[in-house]
Amino acid sequence: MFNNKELFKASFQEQLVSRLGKSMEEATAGDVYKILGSLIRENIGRDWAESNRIAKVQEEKQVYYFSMEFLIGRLLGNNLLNIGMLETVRDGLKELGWDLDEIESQEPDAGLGNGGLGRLAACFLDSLASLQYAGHGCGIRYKYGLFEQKIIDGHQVELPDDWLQRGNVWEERRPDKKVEVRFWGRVEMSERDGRTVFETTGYEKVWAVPYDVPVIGHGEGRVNTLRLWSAESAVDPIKMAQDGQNSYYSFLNYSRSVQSISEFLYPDDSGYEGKLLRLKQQYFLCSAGLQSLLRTFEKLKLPYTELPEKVSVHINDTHPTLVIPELMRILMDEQGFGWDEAWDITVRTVSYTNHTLLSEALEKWPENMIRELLPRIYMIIEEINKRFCGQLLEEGRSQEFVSQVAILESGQVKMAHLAIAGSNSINGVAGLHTELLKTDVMQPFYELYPDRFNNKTNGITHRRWLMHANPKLSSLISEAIGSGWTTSPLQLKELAKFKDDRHIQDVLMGIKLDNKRRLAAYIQDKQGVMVDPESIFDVQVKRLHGYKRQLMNILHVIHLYHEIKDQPNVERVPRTFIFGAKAAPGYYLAKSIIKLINVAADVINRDPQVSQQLKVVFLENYSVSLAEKIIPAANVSEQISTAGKEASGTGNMKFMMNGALTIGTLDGANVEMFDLLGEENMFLFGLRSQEVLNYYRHGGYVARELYHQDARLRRVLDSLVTEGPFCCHEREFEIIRQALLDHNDEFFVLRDFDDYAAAQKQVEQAYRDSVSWASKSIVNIANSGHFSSDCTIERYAADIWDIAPVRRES
Ligand code: 26V
Repeated sequence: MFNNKELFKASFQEQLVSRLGKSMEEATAGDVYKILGSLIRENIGRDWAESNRIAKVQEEKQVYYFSMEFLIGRLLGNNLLNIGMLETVRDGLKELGWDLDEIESQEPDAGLGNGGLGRLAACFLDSLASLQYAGHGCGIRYKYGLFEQKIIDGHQVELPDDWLQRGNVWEERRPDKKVEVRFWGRVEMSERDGRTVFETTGYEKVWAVPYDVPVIGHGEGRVNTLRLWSAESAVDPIKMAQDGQNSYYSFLNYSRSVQSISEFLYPDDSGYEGKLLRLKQQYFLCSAGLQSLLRTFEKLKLPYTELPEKVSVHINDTHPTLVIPELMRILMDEQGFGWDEAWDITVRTVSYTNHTLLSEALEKWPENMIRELLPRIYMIIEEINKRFCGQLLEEGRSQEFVSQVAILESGQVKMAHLAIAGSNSINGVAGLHTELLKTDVMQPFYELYPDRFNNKTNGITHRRWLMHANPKLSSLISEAIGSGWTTSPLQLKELAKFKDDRHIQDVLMGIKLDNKRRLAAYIQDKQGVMVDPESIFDVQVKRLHGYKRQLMNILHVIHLYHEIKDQPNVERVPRTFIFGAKAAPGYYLAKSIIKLINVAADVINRDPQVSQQLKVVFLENYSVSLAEKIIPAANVSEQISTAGKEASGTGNMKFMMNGALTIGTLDGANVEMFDLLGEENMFLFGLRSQEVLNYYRHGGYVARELYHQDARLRRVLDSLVTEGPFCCHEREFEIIRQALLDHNDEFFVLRDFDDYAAAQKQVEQAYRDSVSWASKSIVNIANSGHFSSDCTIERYAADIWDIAPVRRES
């Protein structure tokens, strides 16, 4: 419909008049955004319908990616890129007097996720559609996404993220496809035709109404669906009154409790919390998603025994594990299957990805809660557990072994155990992580099902994180090696040939400087801090968590401050340390680390003696769209988690793809980055995961000893409490000192400090040689194709889902 600039301008102006009744002069940036959105929606409508039609006609296997989180960010720019209209629209709008970047910033971020896990789901959807796979997302349409972070007086304050306030141009409400989800009630058993049947009575029903968002693939016109469910009241107030439940208040109470189901995203990605509302959300997603995909499956008129040939249900962490008992329920109670056949179908249909080894994040639900809220589901889980444990005992496993792997234990339901028992594939998200799963945390399960465990190292979509976020770098790459990498990212490897090419190096460093200037302008505008674009931009952006060790970073910055104060005249490379991080609202230690970063920024930036050489910036409200500004401007990427704790990391890959050099530990996917890059192209430091494990198992680490031995550490830690100048009133940072000294530094911050400081010295040294730095940067970009989520998805498709790209018959 708008294949060239003139056509685009004509339809744009026409829509402005017909939809909004406005002329070009009257239009606001918000109007322009809306019209662009609806033009794209119209433009891809046919492809969307066609993608759905092919699914029915060709009976291709469909993947459904169930996730409580989809951190998609903004869609306008990416959709334009994927339909191949980005430059046409940019030029056309320019002629009409508008700047596309400004229009893009009108779109609120869809912040329906906490961090890595939710962003991974969004990258996967982009790759699935771009590679022509029939793979859809199934999630919740939270009315409020992840909280908006404000920094007030150095503290994090959380505000509601009312992202739907001005409507959502991408979504399509589909009331005709709503399904009923049931909570509470009692299970009644009876005999019918010689079989026991289970019926739940007295339940509360809720409508799950889908909102479909098109997932537009790059190039070939495949459009998949992200189906987001919203909860609506399913009780007619008139009928309620007639039934004698006539209290107006009981209707209001019911209505409020229904709305709460899809009201907000839980912001805690650091610890499991046994909250009833969260359990409701999980079941709501599982039940609605399954009913909906089974309706589609039923149109094929195939027996349910063929479900695993036509459908893969993938669960993103344990959050949607209830798909397992829910599918069992539907197969047995609604389709009349016996246990064994239903179990066989279920296990062959479901696959599971584990995203964390942290014991505090492993989900366990109180048995009572599930029994009351989901009585039939509870019975099924009980039976799964009984048969699972029974079989193991029969096979001669010890009682001790069986209680290690049991699904029900001490009044709790262990969701990871249920997920493993009920799925055909269990994968970790990086090589090291999968090894630790197999040999440590899930070792007994690996013993039981060695063939089910496999690794799928995470990836990121190079379309959003390179082509869209860094268009100048993308052009440079295409000029050097052609544009084949845009569809085959492994071809980026060819860029390595240019690592010593002085022209490419110069242009690359020029682009980096441009991006840094752009970020500097943003920092000036938003926070009123002036940073030097010529300084090293050293960036750590990710959720705030003890194991990610933002604390080690800021303690090192404070150490640099002391160094400069001691010897102000030593020649140094100026550095800007940039942080961005949200802390879970109830995670006090994390919040005081945010406060510390802000206090340090204040002291350092205001000190004229220091601030020429050192600046610190904490960027408020880190989000997908902010990441797209920050990452292309980074020289140094901080990936400094305690070895063995970060399952994979995906920020690490985004920085690498944008030419930043990594300072990092051998953790998560850093290990694989290091294998590709070698020590000349990455700054490695710190304990290895095995050493960390040994300390945990056998002891031998005394943090306080390091404090007494190392004068730098003593000075840094003392300057937080008694000695100033980073000391706050009411001994605010006492909690940080306690964590390090009294609680023996769980994440080895002090243990790795010396090695980290040494690696930071190497960074500074390396940066002085700009030719060699540029060369390392090129090698990083050249190897980053390995981490495109296209490669990851190809492996999921081949090894787990057994799907092939859907080809359009033309
Ligand atoms: C835990 C919980 C606990 C209950 C409340 C809601 C909630 C939400 C999230 C989480 C943590 C899930 C684990 C997670 O986010 N893992 C991250 O997954 C990334 C993608 O695989 C990976 O790159 C990161 O290393 C890993 O920390």
